Amino acid sequence: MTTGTAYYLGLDLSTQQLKCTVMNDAHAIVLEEAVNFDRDLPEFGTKHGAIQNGDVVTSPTIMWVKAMDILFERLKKSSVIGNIQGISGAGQQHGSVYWSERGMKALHQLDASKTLAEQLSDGFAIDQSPIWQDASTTQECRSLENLVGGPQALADLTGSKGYERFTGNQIAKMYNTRRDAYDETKHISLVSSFIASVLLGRLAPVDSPEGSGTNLMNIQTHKWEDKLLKHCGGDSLHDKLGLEPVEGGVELGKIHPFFVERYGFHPECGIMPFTGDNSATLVSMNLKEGDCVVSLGTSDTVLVYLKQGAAKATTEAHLMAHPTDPTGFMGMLCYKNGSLTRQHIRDQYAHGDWDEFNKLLQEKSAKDCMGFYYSMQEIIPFAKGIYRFQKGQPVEEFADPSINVRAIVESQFLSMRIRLQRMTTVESKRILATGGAAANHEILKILSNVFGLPVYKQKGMNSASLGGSLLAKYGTLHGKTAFQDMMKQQQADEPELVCEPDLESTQQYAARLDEFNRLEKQVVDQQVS
Ligand code: ADP
Ligand code: XUL
Repeated sequence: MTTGTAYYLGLDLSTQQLKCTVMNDAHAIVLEEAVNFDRDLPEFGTKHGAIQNGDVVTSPTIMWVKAMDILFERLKKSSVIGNIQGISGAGQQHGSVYWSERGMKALHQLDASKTLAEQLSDGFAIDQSPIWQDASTTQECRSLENLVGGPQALADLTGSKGYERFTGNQIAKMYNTRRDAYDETKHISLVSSFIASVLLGRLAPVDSPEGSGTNLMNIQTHKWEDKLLKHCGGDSLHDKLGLEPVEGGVELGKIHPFFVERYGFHPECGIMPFTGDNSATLVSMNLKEGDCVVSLGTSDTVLVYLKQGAAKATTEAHLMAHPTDPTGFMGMLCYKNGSLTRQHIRDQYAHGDWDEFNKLLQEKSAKDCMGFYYSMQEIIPFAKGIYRFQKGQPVEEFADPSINVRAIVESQFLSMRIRLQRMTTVESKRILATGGAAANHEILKILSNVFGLPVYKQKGMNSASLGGSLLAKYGTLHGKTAFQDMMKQQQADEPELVCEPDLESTQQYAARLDEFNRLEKQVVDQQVS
């Protein structure tokens, strides 16, 4: 490769944007860029990056391809591109792409005189990719659980019980209801391995954390589980997935000449396995035991590093393979009603203004009020609708409606606190906050008070794409250096302390946990009756 500083590119194809981070060898961020789907690609008519049709939620596959065209066009203008040694990154988890035979051919023969979108526009057996917000496969979930002996048995085998958004259940729905399109599908990628495939010009494997988001991979061996594949997609699913999941720290191959000719990448630039946005976030924070990540993005997630032996599959949390420790695990809680639902409450009660939202957060107390805000079908608990209680009694609206602002934030964090305690016996010592809403100090203050823990934040805006650039560098080391050692060799910026808890307030929250559990149960029972 050319002389000069070495750079590493991390991409993150998230729900609302395609983001990228370029870091140098000293792990300092030198460039961040983002293509926003609604704003930069309005012709697709997405709202917050997605198209919702009841419980069916998708994104146009070719929109993601166009976003890549735009992003690389912007990067072309930067001086770093020829010195990028490796590329890795992340995708929103679970989403899937259905390549046709034609698409695979076009991928192999990418021509630098045309855009990616021009060449891949008729390359997919279906043009809408199901994404993680989809909740339309409950039947497929129960069927898969029944196959192996129930939800806990499926969790023991794959790390999670059957979840609507998990790729295996999405594939099963297509297999059962759109057989023609299924048969036309040559290969299936996840969002993460889709970007890696485009960069390689051939099918890329998923990594083991991404395999854990399918309900199809054995969580211990990290191999596809044949009986689950057959059940979800018949005999051909193994071939459609193509390759077994891989671990991080390897190089899949060199970048396709298309990117060298069209954008000026170096021909030796390596493409590393891409991972999920949550596992990439975990990588960016270099978690230690006792660290707990709270990511407040489109989804809200809670992430912990579980060493072998400390990890137990449950029917509430997800156990996923760890992106850089093949014997370790990532424990995760995932909430669908994260930023978009907070935003909805902001629009309704604070005139769409975060400053007004924050003022209400500071001024209002929700002591007698409890709310449960599931505008979209929630994952934990499986519930939908908005429910309010004042002095323990159900009400249509609080006496002071502006209390909803505080009630939603408190309710979201109380749920996390309760479930984190059930997920691991390792005591958390600090919270590392990230995601779009981590920009909001008032929200972080409540987070700190609910958990009774200090909250830290990392420099840089995009933790998943930063994690991607670290994984890119890790791959260039070809397994000769452990990830932890790679991190130790650099004087990286320590996360910055942003809030310390007010312990009196923490005690008050602790005193409300039983009531939270009781009222939440009431809401959930109401759903099934
Ligand atoms: P993605 O899931 O696409 O990676 P981000 O992590 O970029 O999403 O988060 C985007 C969300 O961040 C937006 O939907 C918005 O609601 C939220 N957000 C941005 N700024 C603020 C703020 N000041 N306060 C609260 N939420 C915010
Ligand atoms: C995790 C999940 C979401 C997506 C989008 O299971 O569904 O967090 O990864 O961010």
